[in-house]
Amino acid sequence: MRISLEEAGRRLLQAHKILITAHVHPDGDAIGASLGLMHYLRGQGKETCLFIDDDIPETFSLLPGAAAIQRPDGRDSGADLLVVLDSGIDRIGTVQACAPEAAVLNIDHHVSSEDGAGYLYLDAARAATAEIIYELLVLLHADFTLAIAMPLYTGIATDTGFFRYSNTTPYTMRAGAALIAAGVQPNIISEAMEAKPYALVKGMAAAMQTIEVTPDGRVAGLFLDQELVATLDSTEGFIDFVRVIEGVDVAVLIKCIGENICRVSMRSKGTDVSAVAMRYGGGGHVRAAGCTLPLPLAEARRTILSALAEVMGEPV
Ligand SMILES: [Mn+2]
Repeated sequence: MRISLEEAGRRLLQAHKILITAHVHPDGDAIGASLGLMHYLRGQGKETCLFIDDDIPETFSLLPGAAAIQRPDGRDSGADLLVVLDSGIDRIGTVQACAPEAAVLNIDHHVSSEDGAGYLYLDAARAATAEIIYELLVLLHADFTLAIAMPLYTGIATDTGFFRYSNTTPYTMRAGAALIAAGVQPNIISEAMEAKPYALVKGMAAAMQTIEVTPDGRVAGLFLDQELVATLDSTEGFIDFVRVIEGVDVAVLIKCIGENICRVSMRSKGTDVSAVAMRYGGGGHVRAAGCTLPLPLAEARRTILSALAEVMGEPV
């Protein structure tokens, strides 16, 4: 059932024991929105815990309360309210088993969040779930302590590419300003989010050696074979380096993760790459999509490049 933000606030303040969760593969917004809300509710005297069914990237350890995030243990936490942030209930792993009796309150900015059995507050015009939590806490006349402000700022900043993406609105900037006024040091957050292990930068350099641009200059790609992939801990952010090439509309990253298994990621400035991803059983958004192909690297490369050529039509 869809509810208003006021109603969401009332449900939170009426609950006795609250379990907060967010999606697996947690990003800055999932973690930031969750921690910000947790600190607020604890400040209100609510017994509140935060479970995420995944590892928490080291990057977020500077956020107050990050160490309090727990993995679900399958036991009933006794919560009477389960708050699901930044995703629908389908992406929270095994957390729901820890709150079998709880009502579900889902707060999200993704249109894919379904109007299910619980209460849903969805605002797709907000850049981040952390921005919605900020709005909620303003509504509740919260005192924005640094413990609340830092994670919320991090959530908003990471979901907007540090206030650069098209989802950045005047409200986003005002929320950011208010959180800085509350004591957040933006340089501390951005430095922590950008920091990469030396091994990752070395891996990135090796991956960059595979860069290719199609003759028409509209598609650029990185093609990582299994041997190279085995030396990489992560390929996070690699695709962003090819996306910035002048004239390139679509950036592709194909990595061979096993015998005849290639994972494909695509980012675009205009072309609907989800159309290509969906053709091969994947999905995503217009400008960011992916799929997995049961092919060796060279064939996966050919398949994706020709599918893209078809979708993109003749160069103008
Ligand atoms: Mn988000």
